[in-house]
Amino acid sequence: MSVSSLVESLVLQLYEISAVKFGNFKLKSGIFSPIYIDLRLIISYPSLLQQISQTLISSVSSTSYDLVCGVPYTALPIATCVSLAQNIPMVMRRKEIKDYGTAKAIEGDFKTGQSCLIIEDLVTSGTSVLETAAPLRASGLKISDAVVLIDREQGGRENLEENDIKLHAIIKLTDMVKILSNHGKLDEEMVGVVTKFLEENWKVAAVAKVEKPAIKVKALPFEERARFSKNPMGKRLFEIMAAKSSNLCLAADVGTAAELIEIAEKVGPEICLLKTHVDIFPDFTPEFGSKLLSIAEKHNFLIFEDRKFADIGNTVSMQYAGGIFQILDWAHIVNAHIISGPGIVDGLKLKGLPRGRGLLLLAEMSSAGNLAKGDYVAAAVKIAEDHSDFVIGFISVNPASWPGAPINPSFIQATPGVQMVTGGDALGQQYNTPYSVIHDRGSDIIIVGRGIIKAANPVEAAREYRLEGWKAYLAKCS
Ligand code: S5P
Repeated sequence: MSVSSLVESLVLQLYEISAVKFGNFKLKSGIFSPIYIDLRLIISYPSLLQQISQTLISSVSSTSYDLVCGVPYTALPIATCVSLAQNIPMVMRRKEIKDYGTAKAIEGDFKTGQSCLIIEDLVTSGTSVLETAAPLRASGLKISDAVVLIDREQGGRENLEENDIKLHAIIKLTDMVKILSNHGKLDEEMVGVVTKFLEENWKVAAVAKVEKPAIKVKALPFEERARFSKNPMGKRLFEIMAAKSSNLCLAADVGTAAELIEIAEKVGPEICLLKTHVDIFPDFTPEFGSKLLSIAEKHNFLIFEDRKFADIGNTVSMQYAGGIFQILDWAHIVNAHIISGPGIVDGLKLKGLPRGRGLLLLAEMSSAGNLAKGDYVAAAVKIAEDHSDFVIGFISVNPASWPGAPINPSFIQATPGVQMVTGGDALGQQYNTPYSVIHDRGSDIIIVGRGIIKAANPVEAAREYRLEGWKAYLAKCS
């Protein structure tokens, strides 16, 4: 059978079993679509499942790979069929990483350096392929190709290409519509609706491209920016970054204080900043701060408690210095939302400034649908400028896009939502790559959590993130 008649037969069979439907459906991304594809149904049709896996195999016949990995969950049975038919071992990505036991992100036997083909049922923006590629890459596997049954043609191919993954698609959505229309399954009106939808929503779910400035302005090196800093902690942070060639902040969101102490000791040499969420720990003790401080001194990094203060000045001042955590005693840096107005900075400054501490303001957030935009960002900059003796910079996502950017060089930009590939988690977190964050989006520090702590070898992963972040910084300065 020729490729086109094979594709035609697959499309008609998918239509017959109602894996493809036409109407008005709400997608995971929130948009309404006139076409709905549910490939979970194919497991009820073994002969179709077999045909699909055979077609996927032949479409990557010129690609060599040592392993296959299906994107959970729908593509898992397809990947299993490919693995059996080809006698090629399979690995599996855990969607939920266990917090106990071996806490492996990837199941199966594999060796560092092996190449792995990603198998997916349906690609829209490519996010789920990227979410699978990230832990595979973090585990030392090479990912260069992904094969998919249906490409919705909504930016997935381009997004994957940006992350060095070539997409091989068996069926393009526009071809599927043509085939069904030729076989009288779709009337002209519906063909028009679907075509219009595809045109309007092209790249709807894609990760926003960052516009690069037309004229390249060289960034000032950290050692020079240290001289502008009016706060001792801001100055020290710049100096540490320059001395250690590190603009990496570890978001050490581990389960216990004991684990945090352990990872701080191991990863310490790679980082300029260690970010904590102490209220996570069931085993917090008053000695925690002094223990962490001595590790920070030994490896020359600063401690940043990500407390995200948000109350009125009087309350935050008590929260900062009091309670069981006594944050003021051990955290060199804390952060605050500006939702309550500039009084919050006054409240924290009252306790922090005499102790030489520094404050980061949350000007932007990395999570989808957050409200820190436009005037809110401008207000954060204004408050920071009015308190530049205490505010050392911002938590930001795309400071290059701020009005008047680049802003005062004494302010440090620290950006969360960083992994080696773009994508996100199931709870709204959105990831950009170290290079895009530092070089294109104008940040200084990458804040990396699960990209490091869930890696098979966190020390190795931290080193890779440090090198990537630093490479992007050097490129910006040259
Ligand atoms: O907007 C934000 C601000 C912060 S501080 N988005 C964030 O993700 N963070 C923090 O960065 C978050 O609390 C977490 O500790 C870290 C990101 O972790 P990751 O595992 O997603 O890299």
